[in-house]
Amino acid sequence: MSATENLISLAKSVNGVSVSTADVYFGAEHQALPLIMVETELCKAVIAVQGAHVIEFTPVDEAPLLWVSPKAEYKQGKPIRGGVPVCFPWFGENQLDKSKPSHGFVRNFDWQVSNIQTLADQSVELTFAFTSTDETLKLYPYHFTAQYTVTVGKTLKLALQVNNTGDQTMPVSFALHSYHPVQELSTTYVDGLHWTSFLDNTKKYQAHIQQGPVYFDGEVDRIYLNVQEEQIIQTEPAIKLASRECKSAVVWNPGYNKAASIGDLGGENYQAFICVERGNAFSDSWYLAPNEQRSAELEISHY
Ligand code: TA6
Repeated sequence: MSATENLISLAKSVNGVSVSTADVYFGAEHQALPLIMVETELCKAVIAVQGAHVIEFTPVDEAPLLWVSPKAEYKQGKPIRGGVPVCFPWFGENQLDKSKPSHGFVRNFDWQVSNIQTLADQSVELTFAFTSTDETLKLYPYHFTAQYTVTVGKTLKLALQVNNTGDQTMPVSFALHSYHPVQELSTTYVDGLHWTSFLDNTKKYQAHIQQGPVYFDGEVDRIYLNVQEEQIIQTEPAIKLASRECKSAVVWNPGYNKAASIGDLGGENYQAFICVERGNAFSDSWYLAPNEQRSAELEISHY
């Protein structure tokens, strides 16, 4: 059975789940990337098979919890600008080889759709799998499997499980790089990072301590380390990020100039979103021993 046949078969077996493609849903200028459409009594969601990428998530009778660029491109091998890119097995630039893709590579490949099911609370659970290949070994010389579970209901729950299937210690950093809509950037702020240290990516990773909430006046690109489990994006309506085993939080808004230099974003869109990305980066990175397994979770909801 092909991946498409498997996907169609899984979708058919679950109420509220169907399959579409990006050229149908987002417009004919895009490629036919497979999309999983979920529309239930609890929520509406759109997930791309490429990158196991949650693009849209909106609880019924509530505002969207994710933002996606109006200029996002949907084509094979290109990260989608918005939603929740899965940045793995490294966060940011590859510190050993800057010619490698930014934010790892799993967001650029199709994941296997292992299962789709309805849970007792009527949420829909989608399980995706990724296994290292000869192609990925050229980028990242480690054998691994990853399982990513997306549960869409009244909230969005994401769980990443990583297994080191090789015979050497495997360095892992990652971020669930979520884009969130904000009503007014100049009055938006992030609570839950007070007194934590951060590396300022606009100043060559200079280390600082956060005083109070994080505001957005110009480009903000900060990796907060050893943070608490919960942050709140104070916008209207407010958004809560609650995590387990994610010690880092990356806060990003590009500001006008950088946004204008990003083709699938544009300066006109910089005030519509911020990113608060949960994961483990830099000194929070994981080092998995052979056969070791680690997992982390994130729940995104209205506050
Ligand atoms: O998470 C912040 C960041 O690392 C920024 O430096 C910016 O590069 C952003 O991610 C987007 O990265 P991308 O590779 O998705 O364009």
